[in-house]
Amino acid sequence: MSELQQVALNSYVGFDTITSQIEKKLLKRGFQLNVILVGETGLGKSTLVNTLFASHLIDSKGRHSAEDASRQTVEIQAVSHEMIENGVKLRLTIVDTPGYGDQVNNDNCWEPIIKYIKDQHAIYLRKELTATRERYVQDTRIHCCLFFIAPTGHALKPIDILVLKRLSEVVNVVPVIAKSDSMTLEERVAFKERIRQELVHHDIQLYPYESDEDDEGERELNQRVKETVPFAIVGSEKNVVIDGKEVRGRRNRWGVINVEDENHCEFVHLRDFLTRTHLQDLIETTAHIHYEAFRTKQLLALKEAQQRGAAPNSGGQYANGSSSSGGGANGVAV
Ligand SMILES: Nc1nc2c(ncn2[C@@H]2O[C@H](COP(=O)(O)OP(=O)(O)OP(=O)(O)O)[C@@H](O)[C@H]2O)c(=O)[nH]1
Ligand SMILES: [Mg+2]
Repeated sequence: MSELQQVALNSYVGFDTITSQIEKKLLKRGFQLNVILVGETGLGKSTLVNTLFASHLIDSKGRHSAEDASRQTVEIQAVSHEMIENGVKLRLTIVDTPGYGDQVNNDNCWEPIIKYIKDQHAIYLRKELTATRERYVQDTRIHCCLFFIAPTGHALKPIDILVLKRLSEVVNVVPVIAKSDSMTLEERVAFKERIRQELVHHDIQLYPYESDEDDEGERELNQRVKETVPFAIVGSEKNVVIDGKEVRGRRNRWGVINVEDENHCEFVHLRDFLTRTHLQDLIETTAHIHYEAFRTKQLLALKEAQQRGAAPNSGGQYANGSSSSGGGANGVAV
């Protein structure tokens, strides 16, 4: 046995307190989770923001009275809420996007969303690379993209497949079945299975990804998510009365839907997934996979440009970025 190992065995040096030191620091700093909502127009994205935060924050198309005008989302809009539970701080930011699909030509309708996601990576990289960088770089990188699927019961639309493919290259994508109150339980089960098969058929890689580093517990947790997605959700901005109690819900031709009731829909499962079971993993996967890929590409292109003596421009373009006009190594901006 070497001398080094002897020391480790015979004397207590106390470095095991590092876990509580890390915990204290993490608690002080809190967590930041950024979620983006993407999907066809009218599927209830803005309504879900309000359901998650349980207050009216963003205009959805839901009208409060018959005279109200329809309130379609027309620009990308972020809303944040800070929550504290048992001394743990979580700042949740939801980025609502305008729906697509109602234009005559939907070509490249995903471009502004991909650009928004890449822009957040670029902002983070720029902050990381400044000489006097801040101690904690504020994180606006998108950790999860909820992709809204219409409750049709049929195959995914070609436009959805295209958008899903593009999104899954840059962000953790989690599909959800929107307005699932319009389906029976049997229809929902069959539709979920159909979507899962289609995703495999089109080779769309969605979160969670398999990793050799996963332990038994993580593997089980991810397997459960894979069996549940797409989460069948229902959103509502209003309360309804069930058994004399006010709950967030909707009234439809079959009766009353309680958004928070697991027998009615999977809204609670989605919320648990985001804020409980996969919070840290979504953040880590974004940093280690999606941001890392962006960062590597940018820095390599920057190096190449410098070697050729070309000064990088500051036009907000990315190396080889199909979302930017121009692209190419000369379009590097970090
Ligand atoms: N039945 C049912 N209707 C819903 C649900 N969620 C939202 N709606 C209704 O669907 C309509 C559209 O909702 P929005 O939240 O504005 O949809 P959106 O996806 O933000 O639409 P864009 O901003 O155009 O992309 C409104 O009348 C909502 O009340 C749901 O879960 N079930
Ligand atoms: Mg909207």
